[in-house]
Amino acid sequence: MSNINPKRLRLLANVFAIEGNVTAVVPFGSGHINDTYHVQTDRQEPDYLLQRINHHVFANVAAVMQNIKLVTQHLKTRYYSIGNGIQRPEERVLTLIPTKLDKLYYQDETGNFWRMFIMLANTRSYDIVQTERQAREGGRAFGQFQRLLADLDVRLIREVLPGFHHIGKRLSNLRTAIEADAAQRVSRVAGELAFITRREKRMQTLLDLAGPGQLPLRITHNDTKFNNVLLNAQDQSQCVIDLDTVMPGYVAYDFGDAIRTIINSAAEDEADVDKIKLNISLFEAYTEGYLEEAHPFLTQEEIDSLIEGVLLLPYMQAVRFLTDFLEGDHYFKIYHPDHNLQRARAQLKLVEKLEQHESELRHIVTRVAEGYR
Ligand code: GN1
Ligand code: MG
Repeated sequence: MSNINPKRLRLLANVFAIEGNVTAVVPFGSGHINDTYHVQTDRQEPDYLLQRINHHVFANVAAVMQNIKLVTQHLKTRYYSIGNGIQRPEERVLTLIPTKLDKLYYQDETGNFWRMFIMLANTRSYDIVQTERQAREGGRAFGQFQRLLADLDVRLIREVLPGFHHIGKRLSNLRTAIEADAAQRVSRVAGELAFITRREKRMQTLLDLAGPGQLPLRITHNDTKFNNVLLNAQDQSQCVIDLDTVMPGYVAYDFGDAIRTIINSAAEDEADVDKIKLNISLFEAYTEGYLEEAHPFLTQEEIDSLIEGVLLLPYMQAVRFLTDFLEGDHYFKIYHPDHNLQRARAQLKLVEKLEQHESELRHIVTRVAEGYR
């Protein structure tokens, strides 16, 4: 998190059309890309989230914000039409606060981009799932997210990070990083590179399955880490957050990225890889919650593809962490020198574990899906 002084943060908060007077602005959350601050005012509610958008990652901030506007508007309309939920649509969907000049975001004089959301009261997110109930609720949240967006025209949503989950592109970036060896670290990762190379072909399966039109392109979230779901005090899912990467994609990407964080009994960056174990009951609970919401619109091919996402996403994440390590840590925020290497190793260990249990996991998906037929 960069060091921006409190006075400046207050000035930035006041660019937006908030209610009340700002009393505090403090760093918030554990995202790897943007900087987030919690804004409090002299009003009881609401609090706000002020975010600096990382424009080195999101080069077209206007397109990102336009996607978010479309998606949040659509979701709210759909929640209105569903009605009688436990919460109002405003509590289930993020609300953007425009600037006082009625713009979706603000570019400051140093070239940084800022935006603001309402902070949802009495909610929290978890980096590691603790209970089956949480896992099931996470599945329901992302399944419902996809389902409610299924009738929004996918062509309206911009691909703000082209090829974000394209494994061929990610591997090609890794090769470029190896050749450049900018941080002179390639000699340290021979074992990891060999592991990755041995699986290159296998990890193409999802793209092969997608083939010409075999899997529909839908509006997907593309960053379905479990900590991107807000749960309420009763651990019911309330709101899906972190909408920057909402783009056209395959549902298997969202399923796989969620499972990557849910099935792992340890942290994404666990230093002691022996602690990385699979929690299969959490996998099953997430799958149940997800398919409960998603089965009405998924094709059989999509259901069959889910397990490919489960293997692919931790692999791709390892490739991305390792690429950043080799390039000298420009993309993901790091908290110590070898952090990206440690993250990559943890993800590769997860891949190994998932491979050992692949048929068991596949079986669970099939059984749960049959239950909804
Ligand atoms: C980033 O911003 P955050 O922490 O939710 C990244 C994801 C990775 C994730 C790994 C735009 O997400 O793709 O899966 O870190 N977001 C972007 O923890 O690259
Ligand atoms: Mg996030």
